[in-house]
Amino acid sequence: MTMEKIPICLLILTGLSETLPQEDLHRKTFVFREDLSTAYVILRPLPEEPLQNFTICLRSLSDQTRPYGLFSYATATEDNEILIFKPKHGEYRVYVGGDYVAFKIPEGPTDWEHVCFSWESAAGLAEFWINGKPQPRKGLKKGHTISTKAFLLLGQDQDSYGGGYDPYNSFTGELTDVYMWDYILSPTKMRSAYQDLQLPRCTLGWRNLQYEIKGDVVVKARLR
Ligand SMILES: *[C@@H]1O[C@H](CO)[C@@H](O)[C@H](O)[C@H]1NC(C)=O
Ligand SMILES: [Ca+2]
Repeated sequence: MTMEKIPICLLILTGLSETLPQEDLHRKTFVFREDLSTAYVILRPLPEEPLQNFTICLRSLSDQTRPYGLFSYATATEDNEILIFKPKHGEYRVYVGGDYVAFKIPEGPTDWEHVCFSWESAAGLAEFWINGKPQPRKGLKKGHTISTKAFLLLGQDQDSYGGGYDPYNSFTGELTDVYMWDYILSPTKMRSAYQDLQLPRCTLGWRNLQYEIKGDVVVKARLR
């Protein structure tokens, strides 16, 4: 008998970190119903080893024009350890270790936006893909290491570890297809993520998500 081997994305598994039930959220979405809310969705697992590389992908739908936080990974010493933030229409800001770079994006009528953000410590490079297309890479936080003791959530920008939510920076809309790997996805896989095709398995992913909803967020089928 052979056991299927699960490649390690974020090393987690057993032991210390609090575990939540897993769910396959294929074709489902989180609906953040309320404007100016303090709702969020906690994600697990957290990396067990400090990170020097990562890729985060997610897809969102919102007609909100004020700033909002999508993916917020805060540690005790740095609330913007990893953050995907949309300060306004047509721009994303991605943070590592408190520093950020901005990416301008073409913005048409309200539609789903798929983004992948990857970062490599050795070269200090941030990669940002929007709807399957790479933006010019930018320098960010060379030599930094992402620490493991973190609070990870969707839909807010933490301004302190597990707190400091500003309703004016909260997300309203729909959020789906959230993934995190502890390495940089190849360009082919970045496009696969956009097209919702087969992806490398990982422990933090939409098909096996461990999450906990805090506040006014509901899980519904995606409208297509
Ligand atoms: C991070 O990526 C770099 C370059 O892609 C690689 O050389 C390095 O081994 C990776 N580090 C870890 C901890 O995986
Ligand atoms: Ca913050």
